[in-house]
Amino acid sequence: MIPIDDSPIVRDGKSLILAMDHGLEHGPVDFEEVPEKLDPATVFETATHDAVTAMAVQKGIAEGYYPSFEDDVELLLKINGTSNLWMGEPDSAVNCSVDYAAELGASAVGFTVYGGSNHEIEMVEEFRDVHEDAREYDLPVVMWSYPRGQGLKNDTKPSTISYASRLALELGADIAKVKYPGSKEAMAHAVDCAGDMKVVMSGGSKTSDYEFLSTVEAVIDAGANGLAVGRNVWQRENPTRILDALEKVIYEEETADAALEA
Ligand code: FBP
Repeated sequence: MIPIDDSPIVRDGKSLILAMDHGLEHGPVDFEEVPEKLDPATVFETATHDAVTAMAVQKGIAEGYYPSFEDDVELLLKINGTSNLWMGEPDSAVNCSVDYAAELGASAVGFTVYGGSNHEIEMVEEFRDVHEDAREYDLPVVMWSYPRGQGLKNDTKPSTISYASRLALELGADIAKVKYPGSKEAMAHAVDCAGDMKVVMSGGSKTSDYEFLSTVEAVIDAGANGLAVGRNVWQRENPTRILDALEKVIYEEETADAALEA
């Protein structure tokens, strides 16, 4: 972990990362109800909102679309990824180098580690290379820390999420992106386990405005540093409205109720 408060992907110690790697991770199914979002430019446009500190995409999307947005959006290049077509133990192919991410204009890199998978050893070894290459460029490293695999039946239980944030700290991540463990108290423990490293919550499938913002409020109350979110923003009819509310809950530490009233 290095100090990253001056990084462009951090605003007042917090981050709101807009993720749009779902076409790889889940396939086109996530766009069925919002077919216009199949055009990545529409989501880059959403990422120009002041609340968003970075947009996380895969290499192909960055190559094709980031040049039109590089003045208004910070790029978080996701270095590995897997499709839902893969039926084996959780694993993620490294499909981009840190050198190329830097060439594309990335302000940070992202990497998934599935702790507990039968592929954990190789994934951590791959992370070592990505992490040390990123240090050469002073690029913060965001770890999608998602323990899962045949031995782990519940990937959001409190002890698993605390382990996920600690594992990220131990391996050198600058930000850990973890699933919500179900309560503010459990999230607070995951934050404690991360020491001074930043922890952000992973968004999850789309829920109501109130349910989503209340969870984000709990996460901020727990001492976490924000959110890395996809579907709960760009699957909405009006992404700007939810980003306005997220800006209040994350950076101004308002309640979900207050943010929705505005
Ligand atoms: P969401 O907010 O839509 O859940 O996106 C966050 C994210 O980490 C994406 O970067 C990724 O595509 C997806 O979740 C992976 O989720 P999972 O592996 O749980 O299906």
